[in-house]
Amino acid sequence: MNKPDFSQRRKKLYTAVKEGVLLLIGTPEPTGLGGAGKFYQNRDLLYYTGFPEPSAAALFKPGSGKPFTLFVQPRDPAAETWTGKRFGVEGAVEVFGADQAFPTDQWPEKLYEALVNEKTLYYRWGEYEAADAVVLQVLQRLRREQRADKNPIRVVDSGEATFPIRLIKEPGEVELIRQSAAIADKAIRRIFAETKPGMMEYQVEAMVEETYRFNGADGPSFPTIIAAGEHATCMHYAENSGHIKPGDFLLVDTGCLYAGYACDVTRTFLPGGGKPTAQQKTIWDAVKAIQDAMLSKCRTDISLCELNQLCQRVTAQKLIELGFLKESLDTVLEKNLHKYYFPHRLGHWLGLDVHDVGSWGMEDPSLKLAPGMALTIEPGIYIPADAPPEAATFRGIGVRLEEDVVITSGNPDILTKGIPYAP
Ligand SMILES: [Mn+2]
Repeated sequence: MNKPDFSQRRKKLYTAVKEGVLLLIGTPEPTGLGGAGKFYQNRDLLYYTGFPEPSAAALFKPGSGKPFTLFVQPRDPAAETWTGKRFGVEGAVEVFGADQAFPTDQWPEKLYEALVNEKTLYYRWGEYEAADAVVLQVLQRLRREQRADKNPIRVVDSGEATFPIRLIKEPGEVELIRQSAAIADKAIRRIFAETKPGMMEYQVEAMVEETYRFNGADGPSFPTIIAAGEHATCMHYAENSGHIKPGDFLLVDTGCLYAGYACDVTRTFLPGGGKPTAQQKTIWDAVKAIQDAMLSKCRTDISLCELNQLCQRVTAQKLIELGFLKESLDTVLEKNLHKYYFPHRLGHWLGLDVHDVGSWGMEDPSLKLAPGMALTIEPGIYIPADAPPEAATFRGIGVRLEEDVVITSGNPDILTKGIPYAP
């Protein structure tokens, strides 16, 4: 894999920021014993700079002669003995291409200087409390010192500038998600081969996560969900402490992080490869049919928002056909009655984070899918143990199926399509 072209990414960013100033704060030093612990760099900072160390910050001012300033922890032989070698201020310039670099504690002063004659600050509130307080102090100082004829500074969420670019994956990024999914493929095949009724959910979790690390992934991209029987009707069941009883469906929702990129796949199957009951088969087939219908819609003429609305409609229709809901389709959708059996959305963006760029753009019907966008498609039907009488014989069955998809100008590229559905 070629190294990403960070300067190309920054060029796109400068076009988005125009005349403003953009401040990105990196993830602080891990707070574990002696600064030990896994370090997960802020995804925006990582994407636009590649800088891998804790307690960094980046300031972008496209209108200036030095648009890219990095703030990093300075070299410190004593600290480096414990937490590893640092690039330092020199490395920030030489290795990461910053136009200038300073020790981290100087970003408040440099932010102040950068904002003196600017009108717009791109900054994301609510990510790091300590940084929020410092940005506020800088703004207060500017307001105190500004004369009445100067425009106030408006603060815009930095995601407005950084997210639309990150949403379109470069070919190299798509390959990393594909490799991430290939490791999840190994994990799923392994648990298909080795999971038997009578085992504990956490034993399956252990197999999955061992497979991730053994194959070079950083680890799971989110807490692994191993849900036997009615545990599957709890959406984010992550206790994984239950017993897998004979005849239970096992829902496995898992993904790994490989070279910084997440995958996310779900399979629901009978451990040991037995024959499902008629009710289990009915629900599984219904979810698979919804899944196939949704995958065929993953094209550039629709938004994720519209795709989700369509999935709500198709699922509601299925639930009516199954006899779980007695009202008309319009009434069901209007009153959200189907949410009892399908409480979540169709899917989410995928990339450096398993929920890449958060929920940005997911509710925007005008944001059509475009080549390079990566997302998950994960319909499901869940019948709680206390479901109403019309679903009585289906109680405790929960099925979800999830694929990772990259949009192209034609048919979607389904990265997880090689992962089997059953042992
Ligand atoms: Mn997912």
